[in-house]
This record gives sequence, structure tokens and C-alpha cells, in this order.
Amino acid sequence: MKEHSIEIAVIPGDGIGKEVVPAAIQVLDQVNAQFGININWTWFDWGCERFHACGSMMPEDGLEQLARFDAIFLGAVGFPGVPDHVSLWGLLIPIRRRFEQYANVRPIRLLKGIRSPLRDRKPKDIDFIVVRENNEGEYSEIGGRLYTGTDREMCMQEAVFTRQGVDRILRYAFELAGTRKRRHVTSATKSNGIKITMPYWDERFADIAARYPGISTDQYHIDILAAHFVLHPDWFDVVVGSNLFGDILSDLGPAVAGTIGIAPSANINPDRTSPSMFEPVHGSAPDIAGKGMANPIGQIWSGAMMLEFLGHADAHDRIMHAIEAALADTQVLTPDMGGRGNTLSLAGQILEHCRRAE
Ligand code: GGG
Repeated sequence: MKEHSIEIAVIPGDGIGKEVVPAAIQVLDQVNAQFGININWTWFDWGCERFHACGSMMPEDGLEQLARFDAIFLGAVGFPGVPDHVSLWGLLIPIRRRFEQYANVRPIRLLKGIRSPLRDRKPKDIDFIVVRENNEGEYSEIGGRLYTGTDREMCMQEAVFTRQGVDRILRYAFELAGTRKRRHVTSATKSNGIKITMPYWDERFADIAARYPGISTDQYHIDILAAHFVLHPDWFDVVVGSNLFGDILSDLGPAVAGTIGIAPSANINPDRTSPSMFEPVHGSAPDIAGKGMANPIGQIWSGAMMLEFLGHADAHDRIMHAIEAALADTQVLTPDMGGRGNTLSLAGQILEHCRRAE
């Protein structure tokens, strides 16, 4: 009987996405073969080049095409020549929304072998997860412009916080904290300045927290929270924030852990009613695209998260061990980590460590 295959949609997208995705898939294929995981990759050339050729980032029925897959493996979106809001709202955001990938899970760890810009910080000091609300909040389509081109020109955009949307992301954060040693959730707020939606967020946070008595909590306004990420990264375990706050914190977090180049993310549909999507936190990095020097770890780690989500925790662990082992070899580190290696040499070293682990 033919073994069941896992169907993955691959969208390398733009810029360095086209470099790190194939490098990551080489590693994943190696590990899949070791664990008998049968993955069938289907590639989609959607992105800014397609936009220039056809006028849209993906075909009209793109979301319908993706719906049949078990997961989506995405590289990066955006390139000069297409306005960023056009590329993002033409591909990444519709996928997150249509498939109710409401939990954007972004682990932050100082890996052994990477130097943090924070003096004296060690791997044990930086190990937390940002849980970003991924379907509503400040990323809204409600608003518009009036009197364009006149001196009365105006624009406005409404943030949207629904009871269902806020409660489900908070519950997700508390459930996740319940699986971790420290069992602590921090809420990112700004209820002093943003006087309607953020007090509501705080109210829902207090209400949901009361249902998880075994989990400790705190909350900070986003401005001082950003400072604490730098000064006290060891305070954090699970940090939950709105779409915008979570996005900003999940760039800052990896930066204090050495480089955004290693940061992975999972856009999760927790009910598993539609495919979830796995992508590095970093974008398409046009400044280094085409030079072969992008750090492939964010993409590889995202692939490991995908395998874990699909039920293969052992494959995830093997990749993570291989990443950490590869980081011991300073020859292959990419420039963002202070080395002279490149995408292929680093991915190759990770592949080699996966091979040796068999
Ligand atoms: N790796 C996907 C990507 O290109 N992310 C860049 C980005 O700016 N994303 C915006 C967002 O996550 O809201």
C-alpha cells in the first residue's frame, strides 16, 4: 500500500525567500528520509515578480488552491517596486485570515554559538515565546481617505478587537504557558494612551487569567516592555500581544538574541480546520537578496516547527540539535552572526549534523 504523503504548499515569495526556502527544504528532506516522513512539496511562484507580470501577487483562486494542503511553507514577501502594503495584503495577510491562522507563535532563544548584543547574557537568560494575535487588531481594512489632494485631506483606520478574537489568542497563550516550566504570561498593552481598545484588552486578559490560577501573569505598556526586553529578557516566558505589538516585539526579541535571521514563526490554525503556515520572522531583505549570504536558520527552524505541528516532534528535535551543533563551527556562520559563511555553507553544515545524528 502506498504510504500517505503530507502535502505541503511551498511559496518562496520574494528576495531572500527564494534562497532560504530551497536551502531549508534540503535539510527537511534529509530529516524526513531519516524518520520515514513522506512529504510532497508543491511549489508556487507567487510574489512580487508575478505581480509585475500579471498584476496580482497570487491568482484569483489562490486561497482555494492552498486550502487542500496540510500546511504552507512560506519564505518572504515584498520587494522594491511593489508597495509593501500591496504585497502584504495581496498574499501573506489573506492567507493568515482565510485560514484562521489566528495564533502567530514566535519562539525567541539565544542559541549556543550566537553572541547576543547584550553583554553577559547566556542561553539560559533568553528563552521565551511571543504569541501574536494574527487576524485582527491594528491590521484592519476599515478606514479610508477623504478629500485627497486638498488641504482638507484626511485618512483614518480603525483597529478591531473582538471578544472572540481577543479571548482566543489569550487562551492560546495561557494554554501554551501551561506546557512550559515557568508557566508565566506577560501581556503587552498600552491602555494609558490607547483608551478604548487597550483597556478592553486588559479587561479580557484579567478575565482569562482568572481561569488559569496555576499560571502567573504580569502586564506592561508596550514602551517599557520594549525596554525590559533589552534590560531583563530573563523575565519572560510567554508574551502575548496584539497584531502590531506582537509583530514589533517579535523583531526586537530575536535582535536581543543575536539576529533576526534565526527567528522562526508559525501561523497556527489551532482548530486544524485549515492549513497552518510556517515562515521566518524576517522579510525579503532586498539589500542582501541574490548574494547568497542570507541566514537560512529562520527558515529551517520554521520547517522544524512545521514538522512538530504535523506530529513529528522527533524530527523537530533532530533539526534543532543540528542547528545548535552547526553554530559551533564559526567558519559557516553567516554575516548577520559575525561570520563569513553563506546560506549554502550553513545549511550544508546543518544537513551534515542531521546526517551524523542518524
Ligand atoms: N517571512 C514573511 C515576511 O516576509 N514577513 C515580513 C513582514 O513584514 N511581515 C509583516 C507581518 O508579519 O505582519
